[in-house]
Amino acid sequence: MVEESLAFEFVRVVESAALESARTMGQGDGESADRAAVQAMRAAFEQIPIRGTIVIGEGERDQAPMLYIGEVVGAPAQPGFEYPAVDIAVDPLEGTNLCATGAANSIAVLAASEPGGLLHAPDCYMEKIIAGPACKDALDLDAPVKYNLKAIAHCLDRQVKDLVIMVLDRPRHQELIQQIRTAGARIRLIGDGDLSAGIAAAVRGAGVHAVMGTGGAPEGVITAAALKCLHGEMVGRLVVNTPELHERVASMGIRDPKKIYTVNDLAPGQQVIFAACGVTDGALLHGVRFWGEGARTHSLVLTSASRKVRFVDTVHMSKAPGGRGVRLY
Ligand code: VTB
Repeated sequence: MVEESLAFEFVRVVESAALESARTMGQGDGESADRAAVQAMRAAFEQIPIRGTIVIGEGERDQAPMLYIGEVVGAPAQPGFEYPAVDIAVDPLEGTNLCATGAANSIAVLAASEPGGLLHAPDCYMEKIIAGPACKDALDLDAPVKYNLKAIAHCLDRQVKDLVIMVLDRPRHQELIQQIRTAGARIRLIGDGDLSAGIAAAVRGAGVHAVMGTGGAPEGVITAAALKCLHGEMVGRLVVNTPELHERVASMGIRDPKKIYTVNDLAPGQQVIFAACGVTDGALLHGVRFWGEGARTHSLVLTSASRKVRFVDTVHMSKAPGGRGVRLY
């Protein structure tokens, strides 16, 4: 797998998904927004010379017409050419409701690695704590909330009252929110999108120091792929709370359903690629902007082996010549 060149191919994939779904922003129809992203992503994969396998996707083949788990994606095989095998985790539109309402932080996103480099997580919940590189080995899922906040504050050379913690606004988080409030940290409740929140927590200057709470496991794996490249910290544990899920997890080869995963457990690959493109404006990425003669997208692309963090600002020119031309910024 050629990490650097594939990374740029994957930017085109997330750009395509963002461009299509962004057209539906604010229409109040998350399903169409997601469908637009999925179709665009799949068509873009067809241009890439890979033997890609979707390991985290839109669900199983029978519920999802495209980008389902196990689906093979990439350019049609050419006799005599051996395309590299790549495992791919996609979330064509992370934050469908955010896009449907025009709220911040909706992104088109994927992670990739050599085969076996991303945990094949079931579509269940995952308890998570996510923070930046300074919090190395400091997070403990079994410790009281107060303990983790103190540890994070200590690593960041701050006081607990200075911290901003992002939490998904869900009834299941009532107690967590109460405990964070009692400990004195500040909170940003988010409607969706603990994936982009996790990335924000791993970079400096985004105004968020950690993400806590229970979100999707697939989002957890994709977050870990980004954190691997950003040297961020994460601990996560699957929420396996029904007999069906126990069976499913066992059938996926997970022996200990209570295992606490770190970034390297969730994204063990040697060559991990992460690409995200803003759909709506967010803390890290601008949303798609359209005008008469084109569109502009803003993406983040990360590669673990070559240790690169790239922000890609692309102007997509329309076919018709003329007009006002490209703006510098
Ligand atoms: C989170 C959130 C996602 O799913 O992972 C969440 O970050 C978890 O599920 O944007 P619930 O909505 O049931 O809490 C999303 O909201 C959608 O994928």
